[in-house]
Amino acid sequence: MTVLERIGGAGSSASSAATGTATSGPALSAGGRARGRAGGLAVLVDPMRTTPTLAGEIARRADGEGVGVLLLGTSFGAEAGESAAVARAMKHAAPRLPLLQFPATATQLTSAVDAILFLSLISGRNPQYLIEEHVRAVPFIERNPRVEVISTAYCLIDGGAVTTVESVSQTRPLPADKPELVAAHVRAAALIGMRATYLDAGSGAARAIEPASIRAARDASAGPLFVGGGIRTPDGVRRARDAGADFVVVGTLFEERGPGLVPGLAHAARV
Ligand code: 1GP
Repeated sequence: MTVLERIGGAGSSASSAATGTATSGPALSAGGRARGRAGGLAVLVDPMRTTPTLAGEIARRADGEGVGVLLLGTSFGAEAGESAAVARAMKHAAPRLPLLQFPATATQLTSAVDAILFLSLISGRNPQYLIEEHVRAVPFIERNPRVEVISTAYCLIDGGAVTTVESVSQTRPLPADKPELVAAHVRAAALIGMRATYLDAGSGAARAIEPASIRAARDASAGPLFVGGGIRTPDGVRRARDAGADFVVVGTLFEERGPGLVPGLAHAARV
């Protein structure tokens, strides 16, 4: 079973992704969380801010608490070496849990993960993040056929603060109160053939993404939907899940407070 099949999300699984039904119409009726569909908490570890030892502890805790996936990523600084050391520690601690790299550049890619989110920054118009980094990633992908590649529409949404990814990518996020714009971007990406969607208010955002924008993205694409940025409480996790997120991504909170908060958030993401 591929990682994409494992993280399938609403209406995606292999079927819609492989047959192209994701490009022919919304797979879900308006909003809401379908019972029994894949998903849960996604624990994000930043290799620049987390030692391999702490990353291993977080991964072990996440595995024991039924977290959906582990993500490895940073928007600035890490190269393949740092990413690999942290990824190996996480994989060693939680071998069965899918570990996905959430890279900022091709130079960060490591073969110590199960899959990479092959991100296109669709909210922006900077060609570096729409095609250039993808071209640069090809030699790595050719050398490492075991690492699955999941094409992902990455959509930044204003979270009330200028985030590192906004500065580094030199792009503007979409407005927080324009779900119709989110829908058009996500739908266009699905029509192009992207398999997953990631809505991000950015690490440490002052405001998490509004449910209306999450619902808009949910209705516009059938594949797995990741939502993150500024989510710090079980209520925040539930809100995102209820609006249609498959995976609710939390990173900063665990960096600041350690893995002790994983169980409460993982539980909120399941119910
Ligand atoms: C950032 O969506 C992730 O890209 C997670 O955000 O660090 O604010 O939890 P936080």
